[in-house]
Amino acid sequence: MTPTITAFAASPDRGQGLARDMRVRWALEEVGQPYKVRLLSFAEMKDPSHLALHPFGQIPTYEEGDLVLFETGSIVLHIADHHAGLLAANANARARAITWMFAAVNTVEPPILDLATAKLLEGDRPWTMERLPLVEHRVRGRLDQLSARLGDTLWLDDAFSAGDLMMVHVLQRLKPSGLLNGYPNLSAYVARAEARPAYERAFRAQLAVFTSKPSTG
Ligand code: GTB
Repeated sequence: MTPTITAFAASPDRGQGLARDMRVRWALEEVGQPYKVRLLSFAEMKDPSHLALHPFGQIPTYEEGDLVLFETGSIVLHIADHHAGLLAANANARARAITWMFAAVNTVEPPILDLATAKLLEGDRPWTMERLPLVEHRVRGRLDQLSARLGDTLWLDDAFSAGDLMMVHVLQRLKPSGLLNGYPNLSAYVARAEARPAYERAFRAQLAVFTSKPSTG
């Protein structure tokens, strides 16, 4: 059965691949599963019909027959669970990859989101200039630790996994800040993931949503 995901009809990132449907598209491309996309406006995301699928009125969702999922960690895990390619067959390697998925969304993503919020939503508040260095310091702390663990290896565990997919997408959110530039091994890790054919296909698909819009000139 072909799953259907939801995505922004007009992503605020203008097709840079930072919205979270990118994680799901990328996972589906990695495992070779075709999918459909239903595009939603911000108003449609808060419509009761979408709230029935996603209690927080967000994208992405994942529908496959009777199954409806939200939360990208859960969706990517479901995809990885049902197809070969994103989780190792070996039980311990699989558990480690899932650990990295949780680390991405629970440990690395929160300070990165805090930085995005401080800059994009709170940039005009009088206390932001004082707070920003603290927020950046917390992000650097996590990057220091992640960089030390990655070292000069290609991926977080032996082979590329759903853990890398989630971690790379979390790190990409830092690109506009330039903070990743201070970590050559993390920058190379992100670039290595972006060079994967599945990533490129997913990126092009979400970019097409933006570029196919009629110009408002
Ligand atoms: N924890 C959830 C998950 O992982 O699935 C978070 C889902 C989420 O935050 N969805 C966002 C959303 O629907 C879109 S991706 N927001 C609308 C709302 O809450 O009303 C977040 C996002 C938005 C914009 C950019 N950007 O412009 O760069 C990047 C990421």
